[in-house]
Amino acid sequence: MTRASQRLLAGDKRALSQVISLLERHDPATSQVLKEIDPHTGGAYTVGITGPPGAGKSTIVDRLTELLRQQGLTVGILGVDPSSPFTGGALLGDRIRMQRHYLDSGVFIRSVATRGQSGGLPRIIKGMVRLLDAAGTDLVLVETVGVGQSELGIMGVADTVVVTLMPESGDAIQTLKAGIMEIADLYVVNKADRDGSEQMATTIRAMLQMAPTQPDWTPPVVLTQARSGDGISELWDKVEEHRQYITTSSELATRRSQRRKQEFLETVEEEVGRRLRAMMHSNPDFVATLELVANKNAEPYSSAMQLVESSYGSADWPGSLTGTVT
Ligand SMILES: Nc1nc2c(ncn2[C@@H]2O[C@H](COP(=O)(O)OP(=O)(O)OP(=O)(O)O)[C@@H](O)[C@H]2O)c(=O)[nH]1
Ligand SMILES: [Mg+2]
Repeated sequence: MTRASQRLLAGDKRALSQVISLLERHDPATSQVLKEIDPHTGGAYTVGITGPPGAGKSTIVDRLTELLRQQGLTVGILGVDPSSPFTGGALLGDRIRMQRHYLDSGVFIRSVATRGQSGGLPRIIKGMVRLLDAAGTDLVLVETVGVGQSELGIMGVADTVVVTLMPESGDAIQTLKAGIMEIADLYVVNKADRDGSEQMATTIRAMLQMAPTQPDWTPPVVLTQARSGDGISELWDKVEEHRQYITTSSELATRRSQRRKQEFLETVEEEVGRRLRAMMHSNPDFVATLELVANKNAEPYSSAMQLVESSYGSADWPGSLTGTVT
């Protein structure tokens, strides 16, 4: 076993940080580490906190961290930041507030830039969660911003998905229609100190009744005031309830194995794409073919098919690899 894996499994936070950086840079060395630590994962529980900008996600993460630390649990926080190209390890939103946890050895905080990737959630987040898991983290909290489609990626990583809204997101109904309802295991209406929060909770509950999303689980709607901490322990109780439910119903095992399959396929697709883009500059045959196509000396569609078939055979590919897994 590599020294990096040994240190990581021993809970060494510096090793954890280093391997996460390697993973972010797509360093080939991470393959070995991920492979070695895999048998030692599965102990951590992952909670995704998603919702529109400014809903209070970071404040909630901060409060939950406080609560979990009081219970003696270790916490890993991954903030996915779509806005800034690189945030250098600071968490999005309330950076100052989170700093009190930076000094705590039982908390690991990391911000991950999406670098303009589509789909919202970078694939490597999944590897990062496993690294945190192997390092002995009890709870991993993943914060993602977004509305609609970009949020759906959180399902690829979280065991429990918390959708956070606030009274001012008057577009809540729109948000919920955009496919968010299918991913929410529970709802938070934050900023309950403001007008309209009760009504928003009522609306969500009514929508859930009209269109149930999961057969044996009705997502609870919790009111919080993250800034003061009101409602945070109730929120955690509901997360625990959901955890209980998906653990006993075997749903958790199903979700996790689906996610592994999905990650494998996404990685193949992404890495093949990366190599292809590299070939555009470095492989003389490929560059020559591109030129032929550009100068109308070769036809684009059939030339592409010829290339793909010579590398992968003429099987009936079911379109996008990742689109086929449900
Ligand atoms: N009134 C009120 N304000 C709150 C509450 N919780 C958070 N806020 C404030 O709302 C603002 C946004 O909070 P954040 O926690 O940064 O929200 P976020 O969802 O993480 O924001 P982004 O990551 O930028 O999308 C901050 O100024 C918070 O202090 C609350 O319960 N009531
Ligand atoms: Mg935030």
